[in-house]
Amino acid sequence: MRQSPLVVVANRLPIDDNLAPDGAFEWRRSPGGLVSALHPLLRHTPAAWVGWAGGTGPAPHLPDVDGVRMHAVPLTGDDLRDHEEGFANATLWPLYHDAVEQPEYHRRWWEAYQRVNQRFAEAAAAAAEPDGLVWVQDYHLQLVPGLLRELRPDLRIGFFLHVSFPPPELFMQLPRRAELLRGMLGADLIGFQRAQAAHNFAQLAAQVLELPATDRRIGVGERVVRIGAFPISIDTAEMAALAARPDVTDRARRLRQDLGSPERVILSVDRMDYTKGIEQRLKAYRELLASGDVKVPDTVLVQVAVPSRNRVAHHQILRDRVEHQVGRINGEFGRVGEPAIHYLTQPFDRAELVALYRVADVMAVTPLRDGMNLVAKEYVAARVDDTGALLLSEFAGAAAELEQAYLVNPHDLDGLKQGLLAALRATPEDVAARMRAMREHLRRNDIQAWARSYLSALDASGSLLRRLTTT
Ligand code: ADQ
Repeated sequence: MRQSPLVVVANRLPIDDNLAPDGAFEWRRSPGGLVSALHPLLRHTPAAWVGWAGGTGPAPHLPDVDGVRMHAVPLTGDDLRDHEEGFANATLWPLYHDAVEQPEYHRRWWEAYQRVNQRFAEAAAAAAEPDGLVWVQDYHLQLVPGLLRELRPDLRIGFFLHVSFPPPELFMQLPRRAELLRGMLGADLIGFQRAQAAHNFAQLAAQVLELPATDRRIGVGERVVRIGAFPISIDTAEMAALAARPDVTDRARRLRQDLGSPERVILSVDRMDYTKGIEQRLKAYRELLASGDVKVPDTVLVQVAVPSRNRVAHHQILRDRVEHQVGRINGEFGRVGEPAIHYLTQPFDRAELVALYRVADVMAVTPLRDGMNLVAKEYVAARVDDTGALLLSEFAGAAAELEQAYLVNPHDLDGLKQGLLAALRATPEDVAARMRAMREHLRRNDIQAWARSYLSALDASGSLLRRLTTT
């Protein structure tokens, strides 16, 4: 196998299951945040990506995509059920998101998690050049740093957690908590979205493993593991350029007409997930319609909710509940040709998504808990004329940076309604001042800045990054 100086290890390869019409593989951009974030960084570097290619047969041999080598890790049906749908998405995902749904603990899921993490570690060990840099992504693979260090002590190993990391009181529920922490501590640098997450992790390392720990450094035998906040971002310039493209502005104009030329358009774009606060938001909107504070057709809501993780029971139940709510609200408050909610479950290409961002006078991003939330950042970057109000949950990582958003606690229904009304009724001057400040923040803190700051912290001597940029 050809080896690479930089290897990204993530649960999935960033390619579509389907081939493009010309037979080439395409980057899969949506609806996940991880690929959206890493795509601009890896394009045209001599990097490799280790991940699952979809399907349950033997791992396919894949061509390079945009110069990035693709190493497929095979998964069986049992692996998928017990590792991905089980331990990753029905144990860790709810536990890391405030247990808004009950995490489930099954010993068989843990065994699958270990087995699959071992397979990913072996694939990464085979793909990395001597003294190379391996960057492990997210909660599916928390044991990989430790396993990989045993196989390849020469490597620099980074781990980045895209989702939030819970406070000790919650994490302590996990039956295999010590092993999970030890797995992450195989890395040289552990990155989180927020400083609070790094703090939580340090407390757990001290409490569970009795290691000397501060919010920046943890001693593991002879080694020092650094930890810290590296808030992920977006390709701000690309987003702004797309938003200013004439075909996108034309499309936005037509969308507004198709929506009945309302005075105010509210938009929400989420993966269909119980952490995203969709039900709470719909309830707030319904109450505002019922009280007459918001009227159709002057105001309409566009709710985009792409189903994901369809095989996890919670997600199917959520979809049914959301669709019931949407149907009820449209039945009560819509008229023929004038629905109160335009509800879409399709993935869109980037131009269409950005046209939607450009139509939205208010963007409502109100997750109950979210590591970062890239949609909030994409919306801000797309508002190139400094219009548009962002309603943002305090519990999204993005709130730590986008302080000028209209911040709300999505558990507080009255607060959510007030926040929505404040955003709808804000003066153009207030909206512009807030948007300008947030856009400026994203101009300086874009995805390139994120990757640079993480990778240069990981590669302290700078030798690997130099090798990458000169290759
Ligand atoms: P996600 O939970 O997937 O990511 P988010 O950060 O909002 O959430 O990213 C979603 C991405 O999918 C965005 O780039 C968005 O544009 C895209 N998308 C959503 N709906 C779409 C649609 N209908 N069509 C096309 N594209 C769509 C996880 C964590 C987050 C963290 C990211 C990155 O849960 O907290 O921000 O990883 O670290």
